[in-house]
Amino acid sequence: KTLLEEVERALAKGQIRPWFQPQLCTSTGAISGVEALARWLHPERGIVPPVEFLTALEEAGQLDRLSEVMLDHSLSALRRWDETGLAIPRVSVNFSDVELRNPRLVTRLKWELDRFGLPASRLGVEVLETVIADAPEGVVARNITALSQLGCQIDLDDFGTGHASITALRRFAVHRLKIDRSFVTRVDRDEEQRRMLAAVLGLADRLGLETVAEGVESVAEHALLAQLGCDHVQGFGIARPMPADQLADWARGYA
Ligand code: G
Ligand code: G
Ligand code: NA
Ligand code: MN
Repeated sequence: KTLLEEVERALAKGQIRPWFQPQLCTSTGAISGVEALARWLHPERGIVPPVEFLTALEEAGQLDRLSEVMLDHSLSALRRWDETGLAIPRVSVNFSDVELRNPRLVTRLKWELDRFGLPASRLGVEVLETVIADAPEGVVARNITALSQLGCQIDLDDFGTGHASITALRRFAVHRLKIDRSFVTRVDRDEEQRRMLAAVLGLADRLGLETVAEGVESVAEHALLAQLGCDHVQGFGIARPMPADQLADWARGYA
């Protein structure tokens, strides 16, 4: 069997599903949302990360099947958390450039939200910085604008690595910059790193964009990010990605 056949079968069997990693607001300490990250729960190989199956799906033009599963499970998890009284404000799902070029994307997301009775404000859409850098006009821009108008929060992923222009940031109705892990690592111990991070945070502030730091691994990094005015933090130092039930337990313990 090819990898693609295996992945397709895993999707059909429900072996691929989102795990969730929390994000915290640095000023209140509250959970500001969770990011959904695809995991293949392989019966023999254990947990398979997305790098090992995203490319196969993309090359076969099957990425929309993954995002359907991711959206479905993410929104249903959010509903369940709501029903058990947990305050998880939002779930953010990653969308690739292929999916962002789909002219039916907005209709599909709207339909999914309606199906779960959730307002668009509860859904975050993570878009790679490279996507808006490479596609300034056309269907990608229209999709992102429409999603933003619908009420979804647009997060620009891996910011600082993709050369998006300032004008692109404005034109694309982005709400938050997710500052790439490479700017965050060892920021408490490296003066040069701290200056770079402060510059990025300053840019976001001037543009009126919120910031999320990725890859926060220590209490010292967390504290420094808060001090520098970064709005949200996400990383192994707070919690690793985990299944929906475990996220609920974690959030209950955290509150
Ligand atoms: O979870 P992990 O660090 O292994 O994720 C690796 C990469 O895979 C990240 O860049 C993440 O954005 C991407 N990824 C995770 N889940 C999905 C998904 O459902 N769809 C897409 N397009 N990318 C995803
Ligand atoms: O590209 P994107 O930002 O979507 O990728 C998120 C990936 O980063 C996930 O696969 C997640 O497992 C990983 N990740 C999350 N927090 C940390 C962290 O603190 N350190 C490292 N090394 N990876 C992290
Ligand atoms: Na992401
Ligand atoms: Mn990222």
